[in-house]
Amino acid sequence: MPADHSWDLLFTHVTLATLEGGHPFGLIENAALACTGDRIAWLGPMAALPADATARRVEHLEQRVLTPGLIDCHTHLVFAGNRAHEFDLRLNGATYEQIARAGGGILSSVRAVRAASEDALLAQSLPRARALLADGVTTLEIKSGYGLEFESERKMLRVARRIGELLGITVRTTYLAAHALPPEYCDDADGYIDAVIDWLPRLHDEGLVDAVDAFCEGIGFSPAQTRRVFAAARALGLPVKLHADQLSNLGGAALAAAFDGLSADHLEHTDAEGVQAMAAHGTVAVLLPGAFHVLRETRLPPIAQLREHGVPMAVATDCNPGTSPLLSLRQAMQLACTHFRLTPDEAGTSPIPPNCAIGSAEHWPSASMWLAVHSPDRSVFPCA
Ligand code: DI6
Ligand code: FE
Repeated sequence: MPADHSWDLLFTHVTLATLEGGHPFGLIENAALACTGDRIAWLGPMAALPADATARRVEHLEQRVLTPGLIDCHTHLVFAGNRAHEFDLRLNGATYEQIARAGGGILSSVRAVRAASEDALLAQSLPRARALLADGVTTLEIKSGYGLEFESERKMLRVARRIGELLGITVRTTYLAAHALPPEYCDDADGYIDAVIDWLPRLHDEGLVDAVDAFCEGIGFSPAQTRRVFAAARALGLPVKLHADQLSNLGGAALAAAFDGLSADHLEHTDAEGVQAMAAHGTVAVLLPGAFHVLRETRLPPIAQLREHGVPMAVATDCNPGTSPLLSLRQAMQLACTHFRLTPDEAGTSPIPPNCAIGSAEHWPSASMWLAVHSPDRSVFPCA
């Protein structure tokens, strides 16, 4: 049977990043790419475009770069207010931990989120999602964790869902009520963890939770408390991920791996045991160079060991008002190369397999049917 070359959409005159090995980003210069429905039907050099090719819509892209839609798998994008003054405090010598212990940091965002209506929270958060989208992101993870009480956590997760609906992109929500100890529970972290575990099935029943996270740190929650949250998540069939070993080594990477975690994130203090556990359980290393940069950290994640053990690495913005006010995943990729010495290819994404759903994610089982066109206008195209 002759091949069918009548397509829905044809991009011509593009610089195509296939992300296949052997050539940086698997670039094909002066290329074309055709889609039928949500599938890539054909790609190759313009010179090889079949003579009988037709498409219902043709976009001449003037050699702009075409990539799969990018995936930002770690953000705290839904928040209210700002914490610019903390940047000033840190420049004058205060540490992140000192600011947090003095009631600033995460708790300052908690006060702002609690005070905001759902619509106000949406209005403040939506431009951030739009900025990421304009930078090529089509699949976005958004965490709760600035509510720390049932209704406010629910409000954050509802806003995250609304962002996905309004922008037509894939949003995955993560329940991060175990982010900081709210004032109501001062001196009773275990009591607060009881509440976090109690709220989870109710939010899950409302379809608001895709995964569960915790901040396992000296200024956050202990490994034992994190395990309790994770056990509750897994009992509901929810996957887990963890803020692990960012400021200290509490064995967070190994803990996340023990629960078959989707990812362990940050990892500046992760040791060999943690790396090996991640490799054994297929837990992805999510690197967050924005927070490393803003906090002026000096200790690097164990990149060489992650490579050596074949642990998959991903880069995310960690977009948050305190430690990573970053609204560009491409900037995060650049920071990962500058600070962590990732190669540009490592900072990119997985190869596009033949006939795959466009922009399908390795990290999230989603098929975001988008391609990102970069510079000069950084637009993204829906392809279905
Ligand atoms: N992710 C987090 O959740 C914390 N640090 C990080 O990199 C706290 C974010 C914040 O300060 O709001
Ligand atoms: Fe984070």
